[in-house]
Formats: sequence, structure tokens, C-alpha cells
Amino acid sequence: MSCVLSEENINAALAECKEPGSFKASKFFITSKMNELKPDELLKIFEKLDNNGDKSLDKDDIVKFLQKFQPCNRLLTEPEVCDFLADGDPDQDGEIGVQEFQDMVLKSATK
Ligand SMILES: [Ca+2]
Ligand SMILES: [Ca+2]
Repeated sequence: MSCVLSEENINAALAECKEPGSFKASKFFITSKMNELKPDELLKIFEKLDNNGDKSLDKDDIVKFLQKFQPCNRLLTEPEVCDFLADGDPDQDGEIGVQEFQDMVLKSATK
């Protein structure tokens, strides 16, 4: 992760969602400055988040989202995972594809 995002911005984003229930994907993307990355940089992050390499993020991938930035972080709660999917899965197949992920992150800029 540190190859595309600064440690400082990641830490700021993680600090905002320490408490279970406080994670909001769009807020995380803005604070970490992930929404200012280029699509190919987002692809690198996507590949790290995709545990089983099937080119989509399902609930099992998303629950570990914070741990991909720092292994000591908590898992996301069930409602946080559902919110994440509601934001990033417009075709509602239960998974976030590469294009959906890039759209989700980049549109956070205007919120
Ligand atoms: Ca996956
Ligand atoms: Ca989808």
C-alpha cells in the first residue's frame, strides 16, 4: 500500500475509524487521498484487497479491508461491510469488480 499512498494519510484515515461502526468508505477514501490516485494505482490497491485473486471484492475480502493497510487493525463489522457493498456495487451482484471499485473511490471526491 505504501507504494501509492503516504503513511501519514493512511494513518489519518485509520485513526478516523478505530471504533467499530465508525468506518465509512467514502470518508476513508478522501482522508487517505485514495480518491486522488490514478486508475492504475487503484488497481494495485484493489489487487491487495482481493485476497483470493478472483478480480472481485466480496464480503470476505471487504471484512479485512482495514487489515490490508495495517495488520493490527480490526475487522469491519457486518453493517460496515453491507454499507461498503451498497456504495460500491451498483449492479448488486454482491461483489465489487475492478471498475466498480475505481468508480467508487474516484466519485468520493465530489461527495
Ligand atoms: Ca476476491
Ligand atoms: Ca458488482
